[in-house]
Amino acid sequence: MTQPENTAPLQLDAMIIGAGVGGLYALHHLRDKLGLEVRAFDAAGGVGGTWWYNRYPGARVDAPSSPFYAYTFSKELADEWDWSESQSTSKQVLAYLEFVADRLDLLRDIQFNTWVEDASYDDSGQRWTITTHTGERFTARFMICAVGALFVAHKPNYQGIDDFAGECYHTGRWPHEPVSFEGKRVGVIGTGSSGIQAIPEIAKEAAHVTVFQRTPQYALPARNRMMSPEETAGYRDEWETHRQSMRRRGGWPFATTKLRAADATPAERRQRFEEKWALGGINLLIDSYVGAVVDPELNAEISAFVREKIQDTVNDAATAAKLMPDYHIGTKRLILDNGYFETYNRDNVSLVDLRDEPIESFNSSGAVTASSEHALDMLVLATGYDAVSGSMLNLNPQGRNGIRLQEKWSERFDTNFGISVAGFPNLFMIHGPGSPGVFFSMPLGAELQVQWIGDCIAHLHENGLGSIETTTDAEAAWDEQIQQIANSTLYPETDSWYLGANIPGKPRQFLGHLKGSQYFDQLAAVAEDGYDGFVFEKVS
Ligand code: NA7
Repeated sequence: MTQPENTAPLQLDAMIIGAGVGGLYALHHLRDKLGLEVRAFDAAGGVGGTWWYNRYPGARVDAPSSPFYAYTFSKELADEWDWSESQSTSKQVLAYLEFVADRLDLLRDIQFNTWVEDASYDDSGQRWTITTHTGERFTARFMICAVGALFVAHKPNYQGIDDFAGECYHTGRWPHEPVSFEGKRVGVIGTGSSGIQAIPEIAKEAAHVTVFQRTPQYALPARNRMMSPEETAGYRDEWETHRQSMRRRGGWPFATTKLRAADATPAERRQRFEEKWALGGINLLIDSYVGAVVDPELNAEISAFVREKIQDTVNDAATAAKLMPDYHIGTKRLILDNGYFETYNRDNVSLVDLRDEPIESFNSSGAVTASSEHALDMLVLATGYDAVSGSMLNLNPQGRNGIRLQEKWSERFDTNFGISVAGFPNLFMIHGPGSPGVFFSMPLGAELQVQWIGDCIAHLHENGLGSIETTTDAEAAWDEQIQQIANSTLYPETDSWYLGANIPGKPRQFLGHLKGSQYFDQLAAVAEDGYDGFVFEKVS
């Protein structure tokens, strides 16, 4: 449907870009709690955001405790939904989000298959106007960008990669039709969460899998299992307690240890590591001893423990040697695996260490490395995302004085709270740079940000205000806080997407807030204290 240029854009109170976990809740909260006229837009054909796209084999939530990768704002929703496994599949998460959308009657206000091509702010009217790919225009005082922290797929630019004549899929853009690996020689580039989840599943079917690995990774056993009815009932009974606990702990529902490594003997520590390893999930890292990503000695000990486990699992010594990670465990996004290292004991799986044997080019029939040619029928790119900032830069809204976000963020991704950007009034981000969302504060982090945005909009209405935006001083202070927290840990010592290091040319800046509970407290306090660090204008 193309709207003629001279037709007035449809007027709304708020527009939401994205119908994933954050966008769906924003629609519900602003429409049903605040009574605003709201519409959400999404390029996908259905709800789910990243879960709509991530359908590759083996895709699962990369955190344990499925009951907590769920909204916490409604006891009814929690009571009506049963998670079947402890580590949910992407299919289950998608079904859950479809259930939520249906239950809250959200679909009637979501425009799917709609790419927002442009968004610009009109200073005099204090409104945002968006234009969709069909030329339709909408205008609203508020624009909520729930565009996803992991949306813009990163494709490596190897010479000739587009000449490859076989099938080629990015894990973050997996086809909705079934993909068959049967009888095929499959090359997988990338061994982050997506690659490590997909490789064992692909290997079960393919004739041969060649894994092209740039950085060997730690992965902890997910120990996925079916949830028993008693377990589910127990979580329901304790729902409010867990909910409060997540709020206090930055998203993580369980108390973690207060034990200090220095108070234990090496043998006691070893024993504890074994127990946490047997338990699976992220327990080894977060619940062995205090400070595993802060204390280099403790980190080195846990890293060595996991390397030993990899060594014990992989039969071929040369392959095991290539799989040995050499960075501080936990400083790249921690991965939970379901039989990843065991997969290298199969006859149909081989590993190419790109540090020793870099890919020189691709041709129509496969990859050419420094020492051999790898004939392939299919290429799977598990090469990650332009994370956190990429999807906002993709939208590239135009703020005050015609300044685009790409210009504003050309050197640093400045924000306040990961929610607001100076020069972009009435624009709010969910999980923008500087948020805790990607550090196990999801979906709770999105909920609290949405609630804050809702309160802020109510504040504007009650006080006859037409716009709010943060200041550059507040952005600088926020960035300082983020970097200070990160610099007190081992994270900055490792190249990762947390630092933008996975994207050639991307400014190096720590992109998330590592202390979720502190973040949630600050978020509440800034609203209570009259929005220090934000400026308002009267309705024009
Ligand atoms: P990640 O975690 O960014 O992993 C991408 C992988 O692809 C990683 O092993 C990269 O190696 C590798 N990579 C990236 N570019 C290249 C090139 N050019 N050549 C070879 N290898 C490359 O993305 P995922 O999709 O696995 O996971 C993203 C998040 O989704 C994850 O953290 C969870 O939160 C869920 P590198 O380590 O950079 O050397």
